[in-house]
Amino acid sequence: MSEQVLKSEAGQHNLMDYAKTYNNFDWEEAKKAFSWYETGKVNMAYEAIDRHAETAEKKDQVALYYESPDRKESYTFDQLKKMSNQFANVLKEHGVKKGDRVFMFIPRSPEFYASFFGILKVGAVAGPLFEAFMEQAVKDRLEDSEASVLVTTPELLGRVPENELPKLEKVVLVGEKVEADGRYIDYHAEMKQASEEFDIEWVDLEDGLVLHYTSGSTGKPKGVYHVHHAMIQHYQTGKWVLDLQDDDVYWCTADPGWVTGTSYGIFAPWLNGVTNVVVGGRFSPEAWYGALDRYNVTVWYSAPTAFRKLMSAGKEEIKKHDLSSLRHIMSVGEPLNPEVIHWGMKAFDLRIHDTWWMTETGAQLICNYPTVDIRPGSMGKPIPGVTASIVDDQGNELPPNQMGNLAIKEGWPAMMRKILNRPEKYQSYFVNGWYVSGDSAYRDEDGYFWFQGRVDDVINTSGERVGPFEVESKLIEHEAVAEAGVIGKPHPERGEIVKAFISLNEGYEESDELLEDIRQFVKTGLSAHAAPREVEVSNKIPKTRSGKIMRRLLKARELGLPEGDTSTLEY
Ligand code: 6R9
Repeated sequence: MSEQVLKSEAGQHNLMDYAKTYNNFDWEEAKKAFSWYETGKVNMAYEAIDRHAETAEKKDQVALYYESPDRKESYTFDQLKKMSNQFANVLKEHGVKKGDRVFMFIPRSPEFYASFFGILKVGAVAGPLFEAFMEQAVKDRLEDSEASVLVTTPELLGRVPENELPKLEKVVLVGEKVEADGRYIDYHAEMKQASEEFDIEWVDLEDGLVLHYTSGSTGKPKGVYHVHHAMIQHYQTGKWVLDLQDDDVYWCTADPGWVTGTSYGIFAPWLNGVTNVVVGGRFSPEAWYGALDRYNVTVWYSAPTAFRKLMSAGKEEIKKHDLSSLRHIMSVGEPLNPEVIHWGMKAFDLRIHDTWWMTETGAQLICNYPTVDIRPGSMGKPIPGVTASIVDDQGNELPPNQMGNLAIKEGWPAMMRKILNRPEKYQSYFVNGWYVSGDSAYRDEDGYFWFQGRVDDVINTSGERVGPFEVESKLIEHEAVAEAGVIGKPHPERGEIVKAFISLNEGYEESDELLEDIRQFVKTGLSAHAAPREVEVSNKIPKTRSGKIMRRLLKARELGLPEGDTSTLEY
């Protein structure tokens, strides 16, 4: 791995000195930023929206810039407060109460955000779904959560198997032509009638906030349940890691169907009162650079898959835009290849900061945050208030540089509180006081963590353990390779061999010479045992909707095994 250290340029203020903070930071201190510290009454919607709408400075500040191919709108904190009050009134009118699950199967839109906060204001738990879900995926989630209300569009309603969902009482339809009757609620018509005043349902810190379903390798997706308490960490990492400052314009590219789209697309920015950009529609380099340019985005949070796409789109597109407002970039969801960081430095003159966390952890835990120098290829260090380590299967800590299970000491605010309906599954994450992530990593002598792969993806070839990420990162350094997914393929003598699936950059043709050249490139650049013995060109490397390469699926397909849960597969 790279020995290089990059100084970070963000984090001019807001950040307590890392060395001072790390050992004595207490989450109790962070609570004092909120008025509920004294009253005990809490609601995320109040802290994220209404609180700002009630101040002279923030009331008329743009909270949301929304752009999709056919709409361009902006909303102030005051407007979002009123719209979400209206939606809360609509829900209340239809009998929704504290603790009910209200799901959202609707594209990113202003209506989405008004509904989302309306749901929280009545004290219900919000369940955002990816709009691309097909019928089975929708059914599994609504069934498991026993959702009583669904917010969707007339177009998407066709993928909701209503007759198989006896608990689903009401469906709010957001659309132009809506046939409303007792069961179907016309969003626009009822919003028009609803009062802009609402008495927020104050809840307990430990009351439900949001439910995210996350796929395991087998079986049904798990309902990961988060509570209002998480806001402390969303707020605090918004300062430490996102480096948010009052006048920032922030853009998180993640869909709210993914935890990144709620924790860091909704909660962290708005708890910190910054202007938030939401871009709907499909990805294209032109649309994305255009959005950075048009809104003068200062802080940008995205994912390696998007950066890799921008990287292979080349320099021409980027030159057409003025990206000079940008001052801080972060990445999440997949390991951030050093090659991508180096591209970022050329393209934006900025370091891309990796951040590691999971749906289950609710918020960032291990990060390259601005006060920490970056070692490209490492995901950084634990944030203050978080203790991370590498443990063996019994939960014993391992020495530096040894690969093992990445684990976190229990007790950070944003931690999930349960897996819905599956207490034994929840318990299975904990070993000897550690939350065990299922990721494989090692820690170096200086406390930097280096991701290797999911534990199940680590390859054992001729007795050597190879992390797929290292091999993938080396592969994409080759000029012909755009993306790579690496798996272990069973082999009679070697246990497993390294097999790589790659997609090629434009202008390259598959040939035996090219593949051999790529193999040699990894062999000389990394090691002989890590060099893929088989390289297959595949222009569709399967990914989840959050941009993760599905190595498990590559492997199942390679070996002709059942594909397991593929509800989040993008292609
Ligand atoms: C937020 C999110 C969690 C899994 C996680 C790991 C992978 C996330 C990463 C990363 C390497 C990073 N992952 N961030 N791997 N470096 N910076 O992604 O949640 O969708 O639940 O996925 O994603 O394998 O365990 P989720």
